Amino acid sequence: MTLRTGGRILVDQLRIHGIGRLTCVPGESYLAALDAMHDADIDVLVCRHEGGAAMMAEAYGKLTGRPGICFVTRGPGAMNAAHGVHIAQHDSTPMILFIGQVERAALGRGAFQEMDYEAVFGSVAKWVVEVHDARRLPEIVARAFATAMQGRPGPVVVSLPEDVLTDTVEVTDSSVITPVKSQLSIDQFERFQSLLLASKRPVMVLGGSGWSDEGCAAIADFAARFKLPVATEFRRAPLFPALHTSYAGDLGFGQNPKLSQRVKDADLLILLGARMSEVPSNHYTLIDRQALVHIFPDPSEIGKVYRPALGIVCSSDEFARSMAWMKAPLDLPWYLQTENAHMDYLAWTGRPPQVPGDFQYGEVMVWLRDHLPADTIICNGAGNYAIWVHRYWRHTRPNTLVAPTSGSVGYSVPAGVMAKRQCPDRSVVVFAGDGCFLMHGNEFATAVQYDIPVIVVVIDNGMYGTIRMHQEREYPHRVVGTDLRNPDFAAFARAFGGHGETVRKTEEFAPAFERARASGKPSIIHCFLDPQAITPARTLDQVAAGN
Ligand SMILES: Cc1ncc(C[n+]2csc(CCOP(=O)(O)OP(=O)(O)O)c2C)c(N)n1
Ligand SMILES: [Mg+2]
Repeated sequence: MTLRTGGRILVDQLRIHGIGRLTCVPGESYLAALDAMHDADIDVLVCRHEGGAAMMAEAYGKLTGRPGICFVTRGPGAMNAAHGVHIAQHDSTPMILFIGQVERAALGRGAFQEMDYEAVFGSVAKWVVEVHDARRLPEIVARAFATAMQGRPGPVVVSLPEDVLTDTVEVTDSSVITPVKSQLSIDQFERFQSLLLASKRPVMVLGGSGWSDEGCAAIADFAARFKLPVATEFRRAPLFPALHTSYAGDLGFGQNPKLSQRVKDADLLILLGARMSEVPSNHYTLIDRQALVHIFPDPSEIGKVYRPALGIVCSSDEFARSMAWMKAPLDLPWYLQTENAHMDYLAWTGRPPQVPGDFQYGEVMVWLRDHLPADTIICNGAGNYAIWVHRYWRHTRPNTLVAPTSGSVGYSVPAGVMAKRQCPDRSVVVFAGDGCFLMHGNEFATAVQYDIPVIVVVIDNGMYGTIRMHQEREYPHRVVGTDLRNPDFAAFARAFGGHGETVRKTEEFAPAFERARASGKPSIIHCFLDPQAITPARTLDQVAAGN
């Protein structure tokens, strides 16, 4: 055994657990860990804000199923990163946030930038730990990986006192962590089968994280054999192919009312990996009398909000695989309902209605879906601009959406930077509102610094549109705190060293997009959307008038 610094031991563990990429904003509190990264085979992305760095790490977790790793400094760095930890919690994403901490001898004195991370992150992270002995780093890092990935995945926060990282000790490395997956028992399989076969109007809802491509393929096969109508939860649309004859649509903001009704009218609701939290359940109004089968990888979610007829602790992937053993009967009474559900979905996402102004956002989305490859990765944050994205983009492959179920404004650019870094051969298109873009648009500098040619479509309606919509509905014509005066985003792109385009009319979009793609640079396409076009179906004036 050789003597190593705590920093070196830590970085060696990350490599052992398969980490080849991480994000950071530097701080003097963890210099010894940074120094160990100097010689390690690891892609270190230095970011402009810890919120962006943490969101990039979270996006890595979404894309790979392994924890996204982010290093930040104590106090202010940790607080800036908190937003990413909250996303990882709500989106069930494996992530580990490493925070530099004051040295052990100073702990508890209110030393420079000191914080109590257990108190601060205790209700957000799955586990918060402070390392007090460099010899325990392999054990603690391995447990952080296991905790982040097992059961319902989520964030772990590890506090690293500065002198733990500079200590030199002898210790054995950990071995790689493979998350334990829960399985379906024969008894549960049979009970599920009898509930399904006794039902007349079943609906399956897919959601959650931790799905593999094989798991998605297995559930698509099961749905095809049983002709089951399948919906996806808010921002989980890629779990099921949009053009599969069983696809009924997604349960996000601005749900297809026919789909909401179909879920309400079901006599059996199969929640697979889904939690049916506030957004997909339409403010907890969709689930009432249906018999529920709730399959979730963690018992703490089963029976938490709803009372299932059958609760099964099982990973979504394993459940999907087990369905290969279930034989479909010849007579499936719900067959026609499934056909109708899919027709409803196709109609809902077909020709977009006209909105006010020269920029027809829906038509632009349809052009993109007709011209981009099926494995394109779509990234967005939160805002009404995302309604068009989710409604008109049809995901036909797994893992093609990186978007926050937590409704985090600002997520779009960091997510896109990580997606394109992680998948350089795939198209990555980021959608951001004018509000969303300027929360973490500074990470466009990170895209330029590392030559990450992500394409960002900024939808500029001159306001925090979602909040304006709520404001006009609740307090008509009393606008306060929701107007935005924006910069020239195309000039912003050029100032950062990227490619910029300005689009005022629908027909300008396609050539602008092609030029952005051909530039090979990180690009911003600044699109002006009429502020009246607040949703695909309603104008702001209609909202204010209560229509
Ligand atoms: C970090 C964060 N801050 C505030 C909000 C509240 N919020 C939700 S949507 C929204 C407006 C986003 O504006 P924009 O990106 O311009 O999108 P638009 O709704 O105008 O299309 C705001 C402020 C939030 N969800 N997250
Ligand atoms: Mg806006």
